[in-house]
Amino acid sequence: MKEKYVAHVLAVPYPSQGHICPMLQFCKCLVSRGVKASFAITNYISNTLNPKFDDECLRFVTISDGYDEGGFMEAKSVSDYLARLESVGSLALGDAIEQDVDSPNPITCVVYDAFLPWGLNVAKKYGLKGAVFFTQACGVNYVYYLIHHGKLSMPVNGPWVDVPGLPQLGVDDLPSFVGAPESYLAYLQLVLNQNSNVDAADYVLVNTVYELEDKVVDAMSNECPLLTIGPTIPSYYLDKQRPWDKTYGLDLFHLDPSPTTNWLSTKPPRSVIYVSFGSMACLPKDQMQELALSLKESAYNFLWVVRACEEAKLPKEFVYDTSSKGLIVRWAPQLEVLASEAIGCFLTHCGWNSTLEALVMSVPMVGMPQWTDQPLDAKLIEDVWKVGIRVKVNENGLVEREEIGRCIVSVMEGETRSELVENAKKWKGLVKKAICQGGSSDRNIGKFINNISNSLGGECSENRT
Ligand code: UDP
Ligand code: 7WV
Repeated sequence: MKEKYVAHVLAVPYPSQGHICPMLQFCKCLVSRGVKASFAITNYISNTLNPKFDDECLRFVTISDGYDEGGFMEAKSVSDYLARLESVGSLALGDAIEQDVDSPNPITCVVYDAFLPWGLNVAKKYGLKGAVFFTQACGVNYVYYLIHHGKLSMPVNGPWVDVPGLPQLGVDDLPSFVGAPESYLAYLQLVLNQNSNVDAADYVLVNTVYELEDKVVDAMSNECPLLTIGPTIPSYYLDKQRPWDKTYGLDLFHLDPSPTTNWLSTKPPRSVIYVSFGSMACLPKDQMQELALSLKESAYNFLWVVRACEEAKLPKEFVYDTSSKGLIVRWAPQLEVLASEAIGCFLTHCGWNSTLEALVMSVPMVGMPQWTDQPLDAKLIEDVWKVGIRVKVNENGLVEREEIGRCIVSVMEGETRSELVENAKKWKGLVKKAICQGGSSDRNIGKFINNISNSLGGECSENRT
């Protein structure tokens, strides 16, 4: 009897927004190419959001991270959360695999987030293939790889760091945990540990595009063969192979798109600054105030995502005072926003998903990185792709309102804008080409599917289209 699917992947994301989105999107892509996918979410996420899919080939399975009532917020510390996620999550994952063993299409491969290297141990315990999935830029992964293998020292000595395949990096361009190791020791350990067993994984998948990071992909590939499979952005915005696929489909924050889209539809083309710091970054109060005042003083409209937990840091009366040109929302339909004609620039924290999204929509950026991988993403934006400029921080670590204003003006008008937009269009073309049939990412996804299908026996691979 022929199998219905060429393979069955169990996808295990790190349970944060920026890690769920790319893995979910990768699963949709696998499903459209004949693979069945089970997507593991935590009991906490499942209970609070109850996400569902209509697609029989893509289903959610639930696992416990040890914090079923409150998720990460329930944990006493980052290291407590990560330890329980590993111990409880490993067992739960094993149960999910076992439950499926007698089904017509049992799980054949575990695709686990690089933040969860123990995913490979679970895969191997059940005799399955294991593919590690990196959600961050290849350059970022390579910096951590080199440090883990003792090839790059930390703390860095000297003002500049040379990483093969990357421009010369200042300490402020490095991932924040490297530049200031004492800041988040548990997260530093987490990102370095991604490499603890990467050499034992059957496949290394990276959510980037070869053409965006060719030199560093080549450099890292010499030491650690990898497949670039990105960008994991809904198909509607790229190859349109799945025209209905317009959103990621799993927002960890309450989303009401219509206030945003209605407001945007009243704004002239390229008149709006879109401001967002993603799902995690918290700005110091004085930084929020500087930003608020620069938006208030600017000549442009603005749409600012301020998550509920950040709201108290806004100046009093700010919403009222700026209501003629500004809209503040707690969470936005970001892809739709970036695709809107009304948007003129993206003031961003340079999270990797946001960065790729802005590239795909050719929206020029003002980079205001906060922590983790964001400084290095900002470096790529400013100095490698030249699709944005990064704000300068003063001696107290603050970005002053005049500086934000200066950056906004140069991204919104004049010669700088023309150059940034021209570059952005070029990169968008390359990115689209990479994911369309025959492109670098498309071929790598094909290779991956071919390999995991072969493990089921030759018969199934005939089913591939
Ligand atoms: N996002 C969104 N609405 C918002 C803000 C962010 O849908 O109001 C999405 C954004 O499109 C991206 C993800 O959340 O896909 C954030 O990921 P990123 O890597 O940019 O940053 P992180 O949240 O991990 O810091
Ligand atoms: C979630 C938790 C911790 C980190 C990240 C996400 C990230 O940078 O992707 Br360090």
